[in-house]
Amino acid sequence: MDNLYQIVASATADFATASESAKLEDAKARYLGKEGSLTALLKGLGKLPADQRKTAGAAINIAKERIESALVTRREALKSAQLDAQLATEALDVTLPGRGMPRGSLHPVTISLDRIEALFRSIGFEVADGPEIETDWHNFTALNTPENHPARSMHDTFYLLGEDGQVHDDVLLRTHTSPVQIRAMLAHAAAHEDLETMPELRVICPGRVYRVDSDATHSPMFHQVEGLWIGENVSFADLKGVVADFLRRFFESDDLKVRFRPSFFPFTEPSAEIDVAFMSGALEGRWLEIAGCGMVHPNVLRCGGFDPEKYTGFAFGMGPDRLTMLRYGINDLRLFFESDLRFLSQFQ
Ligand code: 2U9
Repeated sequence: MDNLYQIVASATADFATASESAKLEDAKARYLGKEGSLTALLKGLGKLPADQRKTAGAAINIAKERIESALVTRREALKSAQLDAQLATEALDVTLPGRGMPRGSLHPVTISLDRIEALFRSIGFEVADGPEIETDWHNFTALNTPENHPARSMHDTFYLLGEDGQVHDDVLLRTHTSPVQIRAMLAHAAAHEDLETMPELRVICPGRVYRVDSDATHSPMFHQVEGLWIGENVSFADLKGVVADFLRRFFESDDLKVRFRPSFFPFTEPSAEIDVAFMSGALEGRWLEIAGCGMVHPNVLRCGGFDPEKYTGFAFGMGPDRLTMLRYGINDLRLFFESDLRFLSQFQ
């Protein structure tokens, strides 16, 4: 039995000097493994005379329990030492400031579009939208644009390719939001079959439009807001009042000068360009072209389902990108579409 004490003492000492878990498991194998010294004693029990077997077996089991308990203690000590070492090398500095979640902001053009919509809603306009992929009829024909008009050429308009890879000259990216107004007119006329009692139509159409054009002041995709007011006695005087009042409210400037210059658009007759002049600031006193407008052409009224003998209307179109540039003093249109947060986060 002396041998047992030696085995326990030697195992405990080996475990204590094992500096890592692989060495500890090697040491365990030397005592408790298949070929281990304690295992050998257990195997030898059968050869002992029956009267000694019981006491010897009990003593070996006690020795085995001691070795196992020393093993478990050492395993835990190594595990905790390893954790301490890991904590020391991978230390977290809990006093560092957090990364935070910076507050987002609306795109400056979105801010303008929201303001434009709110101002027109306040005088009874509805806001409509429609498809960006349009038919040639809604985008050009219904707007009194002749077959040979340069706007209809491949140089100016993005046409879509069919599945055969050929250009579809009937389907295009809308070049203005006017087709939305055509759709609004047709829907309004269809909803009020009795033309005698049809209410006025007042609608603005904000949205993305596309043209083959790209430089510091032109982007292939830009925004437009067009407006339309059709009724029984709508006049050019109404047009001037609505547009001038809108511009003064948009730029928050009561002394903003507004002038109408004769012009030409296929869809309006007569037509005018609208210029503004600020009475203060960097652009003080300079006339700036800001929008176009006119009385809706009788052919366009007819295409939208309205009788030009009974109804008149005015329309206008403006570029919210340009309005935003003027309001904030931005000189390059491309800044709006580059997604640079240093620029965008300035508009809170
Ligand atoms: C219908 C009838 C008439 C919309 C109009 C303009 C004049 C115009 C430009 C201003 C700057 C486009 O954004 S811009 O590049 N627009 O000059 N737009 S009248 O006339 C319509 C529209 C729809 C049914």
